[in-house]
Amino acid sequence: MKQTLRMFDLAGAHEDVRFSPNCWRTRLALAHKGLPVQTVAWRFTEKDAIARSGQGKVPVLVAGEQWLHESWDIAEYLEDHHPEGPSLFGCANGRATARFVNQWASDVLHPAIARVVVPDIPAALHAKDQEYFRTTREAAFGRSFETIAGEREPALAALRQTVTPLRNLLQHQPYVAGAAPAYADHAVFGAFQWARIITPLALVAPDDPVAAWVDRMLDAYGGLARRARLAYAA
Ligand SMILES: N[C@@H](CCC(=O)N[C@@H](CS)C(=O)NCC(=O)O)C(=O)O
Repeated sequence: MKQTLRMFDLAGAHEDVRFSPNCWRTRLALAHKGLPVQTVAWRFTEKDAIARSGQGKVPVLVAGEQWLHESWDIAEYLEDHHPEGPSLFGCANGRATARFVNQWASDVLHPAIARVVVPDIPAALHAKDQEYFRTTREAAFGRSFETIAGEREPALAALRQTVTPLRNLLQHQPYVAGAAPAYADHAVFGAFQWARIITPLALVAPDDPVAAWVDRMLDAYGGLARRARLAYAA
């Protein structure tokens, strides 16, 4: 019998507001593979619910007896255990290159976007997560949310500079992975979806090739990402 996959997915005050960039990577990878998943709304402070994964962050994917975490490791698991679905990486070289793209998104893009969107996150959060989120993030940034909010304009300009390689790439091809979306796109797009769900602020100009690619990704997989509930509309 085919096992039902379950995924713990970060949620806001409204349980349909799913705003984690790392969880979006996994949601899109599952859709790419054609694998149905039952998502479980999870809040930052519900560490007990995912304790069996041995750590405290999402995405966590439950496949039978296995509790998997780390979005990259989950992608590799899906690729290796579900070869019947379309490939996430294309080939061994593609897997290695997608890993670099994934790392760039995590190490460079996420912090750049965080400086723009973090001040809007508390408005989306469940009451029980408010204090935890502020304490942990202000400690990580070394600055108050109020200070970060005051630096938003230069942060936006810096972000637009940071996405230069993405912008230039998308002038030559419709997707990061080439002619069709694959995991390299999921890894990067998750961050744009995070921002889109949290804030109405445009991360890039409307005529930026990155904006056109975001639009294509919103339509991919039957419009899965476009259907997502926006925090500020909830
Ligand atoms: N490297 C991990 C990062 C996971 C991660 O940071 N998840 C965030 C949500 S986007 C989280 O669960 N944070 C919980 C916390 O900060 O307590 C991955 O790619 O899965």
